[in-house]
Amino acid sequence: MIQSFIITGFLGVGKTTMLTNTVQKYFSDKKVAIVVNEFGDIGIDGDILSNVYSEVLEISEGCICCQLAEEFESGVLEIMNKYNPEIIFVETSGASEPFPIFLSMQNLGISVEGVICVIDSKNLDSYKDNSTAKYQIGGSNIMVLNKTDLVSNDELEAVKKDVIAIKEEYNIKNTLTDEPIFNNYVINKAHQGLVNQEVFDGVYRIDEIIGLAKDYKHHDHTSKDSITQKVAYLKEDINFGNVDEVLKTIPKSIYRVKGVVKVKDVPNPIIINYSFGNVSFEELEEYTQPSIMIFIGESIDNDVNLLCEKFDFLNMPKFRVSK
Ligand SMILES: Nc1nc2c(ncn2[C@@H]2O[C@H](COP(=O)(O)OP(=O)(O)O)[C@@H](O)[C@H]2O)c(=O)[nH]1
Ligand SMILES: [Mg+2]
Repeated sequence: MIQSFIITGFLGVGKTTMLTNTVQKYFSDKKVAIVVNEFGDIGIDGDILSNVYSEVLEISEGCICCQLAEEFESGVLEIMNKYNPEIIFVETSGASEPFPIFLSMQNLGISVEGVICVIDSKNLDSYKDNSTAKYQIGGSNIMVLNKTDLVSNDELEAVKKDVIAIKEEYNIKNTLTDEPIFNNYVINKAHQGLVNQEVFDGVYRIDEIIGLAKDYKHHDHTSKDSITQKVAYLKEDINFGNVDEVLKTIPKSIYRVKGVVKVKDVPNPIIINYSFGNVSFEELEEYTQPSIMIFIGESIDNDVNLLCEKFDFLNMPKFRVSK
């Protein structure tokens, strides 16, 4: 039986970082396939990951948990047929819930060894009221408190308490029996997403779920905490400093900025990865698409428009092209 892990967690908490580091450290001798469901039309993680190892399928439109079960399942089937993997990791979009993906994996006869929720210990406070974030914790059986380098021990203890409280309240239950789906859950700590190997040893194996799928309805997160994204294209004759300036001006409503930009004073295109005020850059070898920045957050339309007004090298597309 093919094994799988589902990695969930809010925007920018460190899911991809965990995936990259974990696969390199613990699964280098296995045939690994990775499915990334990135929120929005344009995903960037795919480019980054495919440089590192095996294969990325990107379900690019919308979020799997709402409408895309079928597309997701046929994508996973395609990967199974093409690569015959021993283990599959699914990174869910930061704006989606893990449970529908769990059901899809079970539909495909894939064993789910764990649903891992990555938590940003530094920033939990600023996103813990978001309902999707709560359901992500409720629908997981392995919590990983990540970014431990950015908090003190006391702060980490407070985060742990918050996580337990949310877990208790939002723990996902069998709709027929009202019993919790996961008998147990564990809380781990991580730095750059690196956790102990036992997390992946299947010791927290999830029990079979019977008769639950039919009645499960996930809450309507799309209307409640409207996380949206906006894409801006960048003029190409800019310097790194221009990009830096934009990132220093990001308002609080924007949780996350991703992008790939080409600038005059750096030889290779640069990947931007911004979350909650922190930013990291990475150089990319090959990128032939236009320079873009994707802004993700709650009710951000106005803020992104203001950014575009302020920085005339940022251009909002006038229309959207869907695939
Ligand atoms: N300081 C610190 N930064 C981290 C850690 N884990 C991830 N990051 C950074 O957080 C940002 C978002 O990480 P990413 O894995 O792309 O998040 P995702 O959206 O959940 O996939 C990146 O800039 C990472 O380098 C960590 O443990 N400590
Ligand atoms: Mg990611």
